[in-house]
Amino acid sequence: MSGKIIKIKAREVLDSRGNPTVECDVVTEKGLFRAMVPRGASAGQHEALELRDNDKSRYLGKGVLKAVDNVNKIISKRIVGMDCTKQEEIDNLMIELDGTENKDRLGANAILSVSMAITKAGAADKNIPVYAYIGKLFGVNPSILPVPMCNIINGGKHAGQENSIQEHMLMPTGAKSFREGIRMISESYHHLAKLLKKRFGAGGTLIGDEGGFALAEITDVNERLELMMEAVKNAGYSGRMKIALDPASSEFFYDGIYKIGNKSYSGKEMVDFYAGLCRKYPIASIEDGLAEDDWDSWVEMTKKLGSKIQIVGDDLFVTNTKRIERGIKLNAANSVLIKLNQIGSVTETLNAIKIAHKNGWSAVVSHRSGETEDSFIADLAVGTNSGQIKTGAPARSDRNAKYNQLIRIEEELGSKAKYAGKNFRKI
Ligand code: 2PG
Ligand code: MG
Repeated sequence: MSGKIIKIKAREVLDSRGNPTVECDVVTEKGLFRAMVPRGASAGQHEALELRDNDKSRYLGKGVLKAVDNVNKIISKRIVGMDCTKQEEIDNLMIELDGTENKDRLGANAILSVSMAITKAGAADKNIPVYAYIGKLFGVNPSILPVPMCNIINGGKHAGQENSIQEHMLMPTGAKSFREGIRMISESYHHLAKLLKKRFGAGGTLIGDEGGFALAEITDVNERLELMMEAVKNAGYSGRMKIALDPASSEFFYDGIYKIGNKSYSGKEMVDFYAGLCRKYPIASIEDGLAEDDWDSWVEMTKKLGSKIQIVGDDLFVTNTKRIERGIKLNAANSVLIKLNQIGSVTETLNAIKIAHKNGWSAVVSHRSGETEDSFIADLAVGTNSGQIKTGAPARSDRNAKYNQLIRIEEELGSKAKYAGKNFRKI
């Protein structure tokens, strides 16, 4: 058996914010396969547990030595010797070994590090690229290059701000290829830098966790979007670029009231606020416009805006099939954000995308604000023909690792590659 797992070894390394995270090596006859787990800042209440040491004497309590130990001492004992192409079997075994609903015992970070490394080992065993292997696991023929959602203005927790919209993104839906799309983004990003420098001087181009500009001076979302539209125009791409927002509104939801800057809104008023923005700007998608348990307002928003724009649940669904199924039943959204570490294994992540697609919903594969050089999600987006990926501004290598991998995949697919473009929501 060429796919036999010879060794599994995890260690504590650093993520893009300088916090510890879990990295795992899986060794087979084909070599060493490595995966790294990302980490959120505006994490949802219902996410699977990310195991931290809480030992204040190391990394301010954020160490992950317990999770590392769980891989090296518990998980590896059961998995070494197994066939790395048995992804589902291995994932299920780890879930069983954990035995809790939320991966409280071993930690989603421990389990996911192994799960992703196993996928890479499986692809190598079959002598195919990771996206092609994911395509086999998922049951599609991968050919669709995703439209990137690029967060060029960072707000909220990612920019040290309170009560502000978190992500202001550009989507190059009018490009003909992924490569062209990412060039449109990069050029618009640099035109935005010029505008900001002119207006605010050197400090105007400081950036946040996801590589977008962190505009402390401008709190009004209208003003932020005006600047983005001007940058797009200066780059020569008016009419070919859409806007996506992720307010991450659970972060500014207090006892039933949403607060942006010094204004307060009810759930219904938030929906009206978004409807107003949609009338003014070419908005194609709004994620987490409402808080993670404010289901009624989600239903209201889908009723009002669902036929016009994509309504994406992130903290609402946490890549969890049970919550997604509830959302589908209630008609609470029409799209799911997909984050591997919200649920903690590759198999469960693929199942979440499957449920979305089966019900005519789109799935947006996403990074976390704390990222690593691992570009796994680029392969995941293509391998599932999801048509959309959200992975930050075209700045900082933790973000560009994903965009660069997509450029390579597009090249490799050659004439088979299809850029999702305007059809980004059609599966
Ligand atoms: C989000 C993410 C990624 P975080 O809210 O969608 O952009 O942020 O990883 O901090 O949860
Ligand atoms: Mg989000």
